[in-house]
Amino acid sequence: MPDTTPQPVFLADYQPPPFLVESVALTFRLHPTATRVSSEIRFRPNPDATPGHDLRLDGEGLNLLHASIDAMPLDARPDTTGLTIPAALLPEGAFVWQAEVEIAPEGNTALEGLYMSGGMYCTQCEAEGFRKITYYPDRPDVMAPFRVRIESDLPVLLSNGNPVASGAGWAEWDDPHPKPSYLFALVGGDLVSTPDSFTTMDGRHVTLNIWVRKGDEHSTAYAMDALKRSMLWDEQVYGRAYDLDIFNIVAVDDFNMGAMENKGLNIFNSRYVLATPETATDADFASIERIIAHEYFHNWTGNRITCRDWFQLSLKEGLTVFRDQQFMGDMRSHAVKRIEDVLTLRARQFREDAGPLAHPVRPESYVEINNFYTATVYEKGAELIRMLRLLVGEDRYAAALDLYFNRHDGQACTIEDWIAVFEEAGGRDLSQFKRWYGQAGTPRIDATEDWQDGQYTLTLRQHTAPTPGQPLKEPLLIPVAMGLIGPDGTEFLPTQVLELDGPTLSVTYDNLPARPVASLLRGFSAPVVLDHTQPPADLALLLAHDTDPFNRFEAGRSLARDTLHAMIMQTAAQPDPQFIDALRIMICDDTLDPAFRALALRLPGQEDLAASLSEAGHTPDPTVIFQIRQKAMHAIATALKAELEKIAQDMETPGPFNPAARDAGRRALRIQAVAALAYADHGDAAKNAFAHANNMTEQLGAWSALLGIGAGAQEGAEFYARWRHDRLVMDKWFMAQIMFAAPDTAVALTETLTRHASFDWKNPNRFRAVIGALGANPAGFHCQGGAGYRLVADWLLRLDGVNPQAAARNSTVFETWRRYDSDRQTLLRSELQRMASHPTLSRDMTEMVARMLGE
Ligand code: B3K
Ligand code: ZN
Repeated sequence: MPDTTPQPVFLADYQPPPFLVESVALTFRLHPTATRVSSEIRFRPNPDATPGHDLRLDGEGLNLLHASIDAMPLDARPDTTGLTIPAALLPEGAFVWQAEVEIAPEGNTALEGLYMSGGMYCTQCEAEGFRKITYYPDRPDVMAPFRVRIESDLPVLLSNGNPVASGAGWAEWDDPHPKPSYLFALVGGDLVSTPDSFTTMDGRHVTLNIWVRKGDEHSTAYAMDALKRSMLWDEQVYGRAYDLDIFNIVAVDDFNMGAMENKGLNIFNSRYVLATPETATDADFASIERIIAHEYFHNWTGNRITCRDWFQLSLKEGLTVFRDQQFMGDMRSHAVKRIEDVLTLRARQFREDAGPLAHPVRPESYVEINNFYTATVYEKGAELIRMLRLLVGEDRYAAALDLYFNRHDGQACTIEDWIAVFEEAGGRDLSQFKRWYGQAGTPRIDATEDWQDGQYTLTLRQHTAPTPGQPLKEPLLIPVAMGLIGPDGTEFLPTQVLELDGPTLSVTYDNLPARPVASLLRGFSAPVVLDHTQPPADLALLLAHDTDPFNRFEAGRSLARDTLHAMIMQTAAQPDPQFIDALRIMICDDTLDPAFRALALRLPGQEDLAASLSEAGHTPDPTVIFQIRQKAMHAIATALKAELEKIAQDMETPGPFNPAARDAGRRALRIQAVAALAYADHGDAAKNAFAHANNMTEQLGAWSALLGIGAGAQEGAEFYARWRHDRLVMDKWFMAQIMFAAPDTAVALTETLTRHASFDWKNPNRFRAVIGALGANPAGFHCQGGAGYRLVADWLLRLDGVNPQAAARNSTVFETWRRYDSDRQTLLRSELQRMASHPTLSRDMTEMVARMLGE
């Protein structure tokens, strides 16, 4: 059925809920096509709302069997989004709503609400999935304790909170902590767990489980270890202990995102739980560690303190991302983690901010809230917290967080509540800083310098370009961490934080013995684009001597980018020798962390170059970018062949596989070296690495390196033969081939693989591994004639029919369409228009496509 015209929801329209919920009791009788859900909900009028309201309950796709209020049967007439009980039928004061509905989890392909995956029942309620389970005021500011009874023959029956009792065919759970409905969860399946435990700092013994399908039980040890380290870290760093007797994690194969922080019952996409050295790469291990921590940290930042409404999403997501970044820095390396986070921020969030989907960290309206789980809300939201911490200092940050937890525990809060604790504990007015939450777009800072008679003057100017719906921008409060380096490499000025709070700021430093080289935006102290032209010699100096590891990396990155730009713009035929020399120094410096050297060896990607060219006012040509990048790789590999060979050898990690940072960093550098070498040795080193790999990092890395030079057919066949029965590894098999396919074959290969027996397109991981992979091959996706665009649009439309959320998420591959030449723009726009005019397009896709078209 076509959706009716979707109506936006506005932040400005917020009204407190007219009724609060004192308690919820649910009974589930599980059945694939006819699950019965009985509910008993005790309501009371909200003293903070005007009296006399009707009772409005959300509900979608429910078959209402009966309903009553205070045991009096009701003739309730649901509409397509819920039902309304007129105020006249409601008792004064508190009352009990009872209802029974029937739902069909087996047919729920949208993977929202109660659905089935591989024979198990599971739920996903955030943001608005609970309304697909029963009638309820499905909004985060209604918090209540839940009691749940599950009846089913399946052996494992789980819900939130603590187990109360169970018997043959049933189990009961009680969650004493008031929570919004989006944190409700239920699981039923034939699952296994190897239990573990953790004792909290206040002496609570907590049972820990990671539930998986039989056969996967040997793949959960790393996730369990990460969970225990997360629990300890949150106690030690934030003083937050776990608050139930049991913590359950369940791995599910069909899941729309990474994982979900349901109270006491986290549900995970199995790719972020299951790992063995043979099947998971170091990047997978790191993702598992991060996401396990992220969902666990939500227990305080999200669950005990939640969001008043969905506009406040970054209150929990930005903060929890920031916390997981801190955790990962502590577990691994702060310098490397910061570089990786900034690369991700630029690749995803700056891209979003520069295009038609730009929106503030706190949006003002939405049509489908699932479309706003974005890099802006998550990653830019985390950057705002990092800036707050820099502005008030570490101690006051800790005090502000203590105040936040003490004041708001058990509440549904706003960004205003958050800013208020920083103003109080941080002792400063943050009204200007708050603009960051409301103003979309990436600010640019233009830095100019003046040097005269021992006096150095730095001038910073800020500017933010208009974004959709926000033509005029105000100056933000931007912390710019900076230092000065002397020509001999000594530090003239250690890190200071300048606060750029108006359109411009000038600072002068006197009595300097020589012209300094400025190291600006140290640690990437603000999510901005810095326009600061520095000659190669200055960049080389920073690369060798900057005390800030991020800016050392950044100097190398600027050299690499300038080199590639010059080749793309045809002002240079070959990479600048200064760049190659700098690269040699960096990758051969044994005093540097191998993980850092591996990042330095990674040239800016095709998408990164397209973005930076476009930022500089040029029209990127994906084909040219691909060719020039290949040419640069060839030149680097030829010039540094001996060094790369030595690295590939030195960085071997003998002994049993260890996923910890030290060995992972060595493997990263080794694989980067092998991949670079492929351009000079016909892939000999990569073939050798593939043949001898005893772990997935090296196996996949080596095969990908071969694919990158147009080889790897035999290795691909071996890979397939070995892993064809492992669904997570098969995602890698699909993805690598398409991502690294030559531009002229990528679309045809993708088409072929969509006909492969294992292309289960309804599985979100597999869809992403095939259709998403083509989007991640820019030269292939943007090939002449638009075949890539058509193929992706066809599949998005098909997926939209069964899973709108997943389709909308994958649709952002079109968001950069205005960046390209007019032929490509025409083709891209016509695909967007074709999708827009599809007769049964979902609300999710309708909103995304309209925004991308700029309507
Ligand atoms: N809170 C969930 C995301 C829910 C997405 C709903 N479309 C996972 C997380 O951020 O931890
Ligand atoms: Zn989260």
